[in-house]
Amino acid sequence: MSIDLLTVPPARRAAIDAIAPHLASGRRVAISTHLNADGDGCGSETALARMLAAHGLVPRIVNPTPWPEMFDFLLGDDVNDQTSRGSKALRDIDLLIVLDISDVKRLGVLTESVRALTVPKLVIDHHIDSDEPAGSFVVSDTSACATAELVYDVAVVMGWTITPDIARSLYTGMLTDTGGFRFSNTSPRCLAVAAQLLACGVDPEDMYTRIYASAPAGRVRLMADVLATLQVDEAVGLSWLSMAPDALEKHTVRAEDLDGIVEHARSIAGTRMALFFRDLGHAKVKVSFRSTGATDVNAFARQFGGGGHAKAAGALLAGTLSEVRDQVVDAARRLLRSTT
Ligand SMILES: [Mn+2]
Repeated sequence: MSIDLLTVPPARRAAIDAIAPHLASGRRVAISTHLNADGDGCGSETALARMLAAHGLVPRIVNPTPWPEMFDFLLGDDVNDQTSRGSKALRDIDLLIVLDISDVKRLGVLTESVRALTVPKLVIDHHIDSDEPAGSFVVSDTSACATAELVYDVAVVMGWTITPDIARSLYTGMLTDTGGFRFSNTSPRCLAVAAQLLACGVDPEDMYTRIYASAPAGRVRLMADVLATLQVDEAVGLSWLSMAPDALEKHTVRAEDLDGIVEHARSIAGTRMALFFRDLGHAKVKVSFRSTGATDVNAFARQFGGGGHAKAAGALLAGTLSEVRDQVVDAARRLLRSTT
């Protein structure tokens, strides 16, 4: 039996063929991803920026929030990050490419400017479709483990070379979106592409060290505070963590240092849903939803105006920490009881 895992699935290939004419030499391209860019957003952006530059396009990164320091190692003199210019950086472009976003509102402060843009807008993404995508030319496939897998496919279909730097960026996206190749989105193809990236020059131990073993001490101290708030309802399989609004300042860490904190709640035996409540301070609470097994947290998060994936989603709710927590925990208990 032989299965060629690296073959680009036909529907993806067709979608990439459809955007290919937009990737013509000379175009000035803004590349953007969601608020609080993660490893997949940053990895997909830097990979695509380098590939476009190698083929005569003039890319710049324009994000709604500053580049996360922990992914500085993906940048370099050859990557132009114009995020600090805000929506001004979207003025003189020929093309916009939005990565890892299915809903235009995930562009935060850039949302209105992007809606108003008249240049072609492409989307490359692996989230569940939303009512308002950020563009009209869409390469979207929820079976991709990460947007980075789709950016890899763009390279394959376009016949573009994957340099060691590009491979490192793509690997970052795939590694982080699969929780270190552990989540259910770790498909055979995901690992086959990851293997290909190792063959292109990625050093897996170096990537592990940079991404998972370069924490500031404050991050671990913050984690200790957050873990102390743990609550578990064993009867329904619900675990949740909370964070006070001043916790980032107290430990001099950034929002990106919270990445993965909710996994500690999900790691408890018997947990079917894990929640992380982050009090933003101004009567807004950010909620992260994670699930194990069949529980669909995308559908659950949507009832609070959020969304994401079936096993990982988020929402922003108005209210105090205790109000939001009571509301969401009650609803989660009802859902979990009804699906036992
Ligand atoms: Mn992603």
